[in-house]
Amino acid sequence: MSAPTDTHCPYCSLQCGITLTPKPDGTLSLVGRADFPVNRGGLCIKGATATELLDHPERLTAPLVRDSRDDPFRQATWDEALDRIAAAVTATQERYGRDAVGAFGGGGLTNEKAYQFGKFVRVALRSRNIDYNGRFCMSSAVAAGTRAFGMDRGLPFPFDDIPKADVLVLVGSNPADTMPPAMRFLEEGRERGARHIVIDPRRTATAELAHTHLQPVPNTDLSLANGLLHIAIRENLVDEEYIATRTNGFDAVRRAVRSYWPDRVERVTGIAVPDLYELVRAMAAAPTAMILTARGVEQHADGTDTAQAWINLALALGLPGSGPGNGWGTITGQGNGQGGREHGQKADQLPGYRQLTNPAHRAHVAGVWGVDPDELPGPGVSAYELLDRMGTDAGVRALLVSASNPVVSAPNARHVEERFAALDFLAVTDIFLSETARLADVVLPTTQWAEESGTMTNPEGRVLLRRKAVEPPPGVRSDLGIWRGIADRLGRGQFFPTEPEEVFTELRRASAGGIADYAGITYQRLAAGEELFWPCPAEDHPGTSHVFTERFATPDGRANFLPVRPRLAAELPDEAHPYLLTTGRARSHYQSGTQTRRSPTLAAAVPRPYVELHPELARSLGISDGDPVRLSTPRGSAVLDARLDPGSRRDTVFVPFHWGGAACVNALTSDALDPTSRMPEFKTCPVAVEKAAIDPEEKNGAVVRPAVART
Ligand SMILES: Nc1nc2c(c(=O)[nH]1)N[C@H]1C(S)=C(S)[C@@H](COP(=O)(O)OP(=O)(O)OC[C@H]3O[C@@H](n4cnc5c(=O)[nH]c(N)nc54)[C@H](O)[C@@H]3O)O[C@H]1N2
Ligand SMILES: Nc1nc2c(c(=O)[nH]1)N[C@H]1C(S)=C(S)[C@@H](COP(=O)(O)OP(=O)(O)OC[C@H]3O[C@@H](n4cnc5c(=O)[nH]c(N)nc54)[C@H](O)[C@@H]3O)O[C@H]1N2
Ligand code: SF4
Ligand SMILES: [Mo]
Repeated sequence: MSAPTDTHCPYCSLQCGITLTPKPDGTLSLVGRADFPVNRGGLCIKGATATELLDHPERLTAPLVRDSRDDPFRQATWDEALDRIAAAVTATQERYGRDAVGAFGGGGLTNEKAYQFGKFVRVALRSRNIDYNGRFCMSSAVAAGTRAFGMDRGLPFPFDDIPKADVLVLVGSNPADTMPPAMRFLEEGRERGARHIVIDPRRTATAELAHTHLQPVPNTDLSLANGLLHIAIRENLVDEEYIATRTNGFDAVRRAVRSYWPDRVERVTGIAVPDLYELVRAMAAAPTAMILTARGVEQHADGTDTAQAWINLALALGLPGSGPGNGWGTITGQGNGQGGREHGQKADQLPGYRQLTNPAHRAHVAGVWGVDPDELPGPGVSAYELLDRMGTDAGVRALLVSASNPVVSAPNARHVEERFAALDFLAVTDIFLSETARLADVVLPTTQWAEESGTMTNPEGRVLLRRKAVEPPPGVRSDLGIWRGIADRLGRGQFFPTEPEEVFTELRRASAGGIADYAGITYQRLAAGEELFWPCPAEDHPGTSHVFTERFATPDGRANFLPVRPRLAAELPDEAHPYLLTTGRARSHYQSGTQTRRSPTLAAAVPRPYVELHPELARSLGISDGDPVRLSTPRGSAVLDARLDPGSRRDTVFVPFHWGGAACVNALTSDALDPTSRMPEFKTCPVAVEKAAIDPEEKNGAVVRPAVART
């Protein structure tokens, strides 16, 4: 391949368009694509350095196996590695039943892989146990959006609508660091005179650029939204006509927020009463207004109700489905965060957002798959529950992981690591030896973004063709080929094509008539440059950039209000744990860090794990900038460098979750789960903060030590 290839970034949901061109010296040039409507040529530092992943010296290029977890890995042939997996699946299922083998997937997988992985577990393993890391991502917003609107499409409108909002409220979202090229939509709005309000306990780069920054106590967003709605009702700012014609259930919500007096809300959230009034009045007076939420509000044990509280406010002000520049949306995060949740990787779900518990849905999908509907298992358990039960009578004994690194990214990570150790068998497919792969019995090397074709769906519901641009290293196989290899050995290979386009054609049929209907989307249409948003039910259908304009996707076409109240937090600060910990992201690292910690440019940009804390808090604890700091909760502790930041709250410290080992912040986080979405409480828990004795061993926690025997 020597011609330039248009493709997309390996990392976040923005899926910025890039062009890769081979250079005479054998390296690749990477530039942002000006013709791609989302990034228009813009890239962040992660995307700009993405080629550093392709020929990385630590890239896995051969299967690794070992006979016991105490042994180092040794290289094996594909036949040996796949035979071992098939033998472990068979032995485990014979001994403990089909559901004792499970799978854990990722929102970075292409639509084709997400679809095939779900099918693989139901048809080849015939197990109910599959879930994926999207459960840790936007599942609370998904649950709330589905409840309120009958459909989950992260943004029911395109990014292009964002500049059209005269008032934009960003709650728990920091796109200046997490999706930098998307800031152009915000800049465009501000240039037109739009007013931007950021609600975040930290003064983030996004907050710096906004007109107003409200800095609440973490995990008080539900009370805040209820309080704003209380004011809107009291001041007669709600849209009565919209409520009457387009919604159900407002009276119960009106009653529920009656007791959210502004002074009470100020006490809970720390946001002053005049600021509360000002925000509601600005939203109600503006010709167009938009509320966007992200992980800061959603990754809580009451994340679904919190997202619902903001939807209630948006509905009361008549925003969703009321034309460009109005509405509520959630900003999905992973490369295929949207598509990865539509095609059957979730425990309860079949492709096209169909349900495993619905007989008609089962019959449709079983028909496309060519199996008997009765063969399909029922729903399994959610991601954290799957991990928590590993190696027990109630859980899986053998697990296949693809495209996730839960030892770093799951809550209560030390416990999760222990559960991994209790498995009889673990196989991991990855491009690098991640912290989770290091615990495995078999590790399989896979192709990555530019080495294979596939489709991705971005937060707008826009389906993209991510084209193959380079050949993979010899010896590496695609996830599709790996699942086929295992299925072959289980006598089910005939169900699993390995060509992405063939898988997509099947996915289109499986999704036809479902909520996320891809029936009319083809590789040809995408390659021709058509901009296609689902639902797109036929090849002559233009796709749907705006959903909800005429009606919502509920049976009666109306959106649902739902009264919500905060639950008592699972843990409250006490004398031993007097501060609050919150977690999130740094601009130059991605997720569990498997990829970005290995990029020389990105590792140099942020070489060491750190905790942000307010200078006054630091001073009171005798901590100076750069000192090692130990954070502790009842679950574990982590040691990080102090980074003093006057934009922090004095009672709250912030840690990015991109490191494992002794710097793994998820050793501290709580595994309390949201009752509806099963989202863990990633964003808030009480924490102890102290200056740490310098322990070089612990401070090296972020360094990956070699675990592979050099053969
Ligand atoms: N650089 C980089 N970019 C990424 C990623 C990455 O790992 N690195 N990951 C991608 C993925 S998968 C995702 S999901 C997105 C996430 O994108 P974001 O949601 O923008 O990222 P976070 O940093 O997790 O959280 C956003 C903000 O929530 C704030 N916050 C914490 N607790 C609370 C709270 O209780 N209330 C409120 N209102 N705010 C709170 C944090 O201070 C933080 O600034 O980013 C995507 N983009
Ligand atoms: N404390 C705290 N914890 C969090 C969060 C937080 O805000 N705070 N955020 C949560 C969120 S939003 C998310 S999305 C999760 C993400 O957490 P993880 O699921 O751990 O995410 P990644 O690090 O992206 O893991 C993806 C892995 O797949 C590999 N990979 C990449 N492409 C492919 C492929 O095509 N095939 C295969 N087989 N492997 C591939 C990568 O090398 C990497 O090891 O973390 C969650 N954990
Ligand atoms: S914003 Fe996201 S998609 Fe765009 S270049 Fe950065 S990581 Fe890649
Ligand atoms: Mo995410």
